[in-house]
Order: sequence, then structure tokens, then C-alpha cells
Amino acid sequence: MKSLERKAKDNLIFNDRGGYTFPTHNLYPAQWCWDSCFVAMGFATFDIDRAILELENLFKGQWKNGMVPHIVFHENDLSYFPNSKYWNVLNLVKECNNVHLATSGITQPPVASIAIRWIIERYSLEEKQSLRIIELIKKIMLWHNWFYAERNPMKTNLVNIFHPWESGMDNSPNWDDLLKNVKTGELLDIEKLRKDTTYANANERPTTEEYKKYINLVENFKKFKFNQFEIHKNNQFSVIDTAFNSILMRANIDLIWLHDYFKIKNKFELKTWNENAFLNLDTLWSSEFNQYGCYDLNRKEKIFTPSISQFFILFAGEAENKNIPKIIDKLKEWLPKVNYLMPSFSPYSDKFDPSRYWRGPVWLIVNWIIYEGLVRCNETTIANRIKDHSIKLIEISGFREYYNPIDGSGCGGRKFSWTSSLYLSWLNT
Ligand code: 9WN
Repeated sequence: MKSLERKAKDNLIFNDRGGYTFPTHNLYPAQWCWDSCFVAMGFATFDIDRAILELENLFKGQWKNGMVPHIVFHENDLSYFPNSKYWNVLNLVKECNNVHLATSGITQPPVASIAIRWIIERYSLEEKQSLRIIELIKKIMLWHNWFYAERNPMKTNLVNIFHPWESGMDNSPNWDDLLKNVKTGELLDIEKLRKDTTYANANERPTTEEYKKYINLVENFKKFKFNQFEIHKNNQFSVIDTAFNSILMRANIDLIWLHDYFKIKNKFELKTWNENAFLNLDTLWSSEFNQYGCYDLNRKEKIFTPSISQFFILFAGEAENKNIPKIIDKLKEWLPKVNYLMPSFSPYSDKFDPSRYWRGPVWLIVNWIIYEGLVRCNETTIANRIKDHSIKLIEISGFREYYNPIDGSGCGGRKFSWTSSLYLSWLNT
């Protein structure tokens, strides 16, 4: 019988399209941004050149303003919705990138520097490979720079997102109240257009009502030709997401580390920006809920939803933060309530749904982030429990997109790339 390690490698090879990787066939037939960064870590465990190529192909889609789009459509496959034809960025944003590659027009959590540092700390690179990595670091810098230039609405260095897809946690209950203000838009027959429910169980995906809102937001971006300043003034969804910012803060620390490691000059003001972000994060702390919240920029309200996002700060790299013990205590409260860690939403909440996407299921990518965060905070016992549960889930249900935290069953896509990749990364931790 094939070992799980062999299966994980085979999944990556199976999803490889010749230099970039599908998250899974059918459901996601393109290159996704944060998926590919984790995929690079998996490839690095057996093929460093291929790992670097994954990132190089992702950054081919980088826009001239620095943004790295959440999807890069290398192929003219229209079976996903919204596909390259629908986003239409090549016509709407003249020469958005240097190679005229079709992409989406929004971004995703910036984990590239985190993945590269992870690789460099484990494997030695040949000179040629280092030179390629240095080129990537320059591009990552432009991306981070873009966040502070175009997604810094309060000049606090806490950046905002314009779409639930940018958070990577699309239908998290974090966004329920914000989405109440988003119109459904009736121009397109979303029920017919969306293809995800052909490949995954509809009960495990966002609802059509949510999809209509997702698409209506994109309609608005298209109306403004993806001009960020226009969108700031006119968007129905604009939020400072604590998980996204935690990732960016950690990604900044790793980007600074990479500059130092390769002796690259020109860190811009990254260090100061990041320190400011950490300071300003305090404005989002609630001693009532013992968590950092999100901030709805339209309604000017803080949101304290009991989602997994509140624990991402453990990963942000500030282990001495005075609130960390309270956050860890809260995380511990969740542990006895499920059989498999970590649920993406509080199992105590009425909104907890163990099989619907980001409303309860376990995602290994999240587990990896929380695991890393807990290790940084010297909470290795819980960290290892999360890692063991992740491996157990793969053993009983295969390399799935996400899992039910109560019965351990697998949901969504199969032979999933980032699940396979993170398995490999744990074997090499
Ligand atoms: C929309 C690819 C992506 C992940 C996201 C996850 C899901 C897409 C979708 O799949 O989102 O971007 O169509 O549902 O929510 O985190 O990057 O795996």
C-alpha cells in the first residue's frame, strides 16, 4: 500500500499543470494565490526548483500596482465561475500585468514570504535558486507596499479587504452582518452560473444568496475598473479583518528576515509600518470578549464573531503581547467540544455548522497557522494535538479540502493540494 507521504506527493504531481498547481481538479481549475504559497512548501520537501517555479508562475500574474491576484488563469478554462472572461481584467485594466495574463481583480492573504522563509530555514539552496528567490522577494515587497499604499484606509497600517474571497474564509459568519448590506444583484442567473455545486455537495458550500452577493461585489469592482480609490468610496463591503492583518504582520516579519538573510537593501519602511500595525491593533481588542475583532469600515463598528480568526494573532509574531494568555485560554475552551481540532467557528455558537465550508469545518491550512502560532507561544502540547488531529483526519478521510470536526468525515474537493502540502511540511518539521 502507498504511504501517505507518497500519496501526498502524487497529489501535488497530479494537480501540477506544468509549473503551477490546481488546488484540486474540476472545482478549482486555475492557480490560487495562498494555495500556491503553501503548495510551494510541499514541493520544496522533494523538489526545490519546482517549489520556486510555483511562486514564479503566481507572480507572473502580479499587477503593475503590486497586487497579487487571488486567481491566475493560465489556461483558457471557463468551467469555473467567476472565470477569466467574467473578471475581464485584461480589458478593464489596461496592461494590468507585464505578461497580459488573465487574473481575478482581488487579492488573498499574503503568505508568500512566510512560505519562502519556511523553505529557506529547512533546505539549502544552490546559487541559481537563491537568485531566483531574491527576484521573488523584490516582487513580494511590491505587494506588501501596495497594501500600505492602497489598502490602508485609516492610515493605521491595518489593511482592509473588499470581498469575503480576499479573506480566504469566504462564508465565515464573520461576514454575515456585513453582507446584509450587500445587494444580491439580479442581472445574472447565479444559480446556473456557479459550478462549484456540480463538484461538491451544496450543503458544504456557500449558499446561492451568498454567491449572488459575492458576484454583485465583483460587478461593482468592474464598474470602477478595479480602481482601488473609487472602490474605497463606493464599496458595500469593506472590513479590517483581524486574521488577514495577523497574516500580513507575520509576513512582514518574514519579509524583513528574508531581506536580512540575502542582504538585500531597500526594506522601505516595512519595520515601522509593522510596528505601527501592532500598536494600532489594540484599538480592536475587547476585554469583554477577550479577542481582537474585525472593523466594518462602512458602519464604523467593531465585529466580535467567535470565529477562528481571533486566534490568528498567535501567528503574528508577538509572543509577548499581554493579551496572548487570554487568547490561549479562550482557544482551550473550544478543545473539549469537538473530536477533531480546530473547528473554523466556535462549536458553542448557534451558527456553528460542522460541514458547511468556513462555518465550522476543520481546514488544515488554518491548523498549520494556529499550530505555528502556538509553538511560538510555547504552547507545544496543544500545538502537537492540533498537528496529530490533522494527520488523523488525513488517515481516516484522505486529503480533502476540509473536514467535519465532529465525525472526521471529509468535505469539498479531493486530492487537495494544500492539504497534501501541509502534510508533507509537517513530516519535515
Ligand atoms: C474562491 C482555492 C480557494 C481557497 C479559498 C477557499 C475557496 C474559492 C471558491 O477555494 O475559495 O476564492 O470558489 O470557493 O475559500 O480559501 O483559496 O482552494
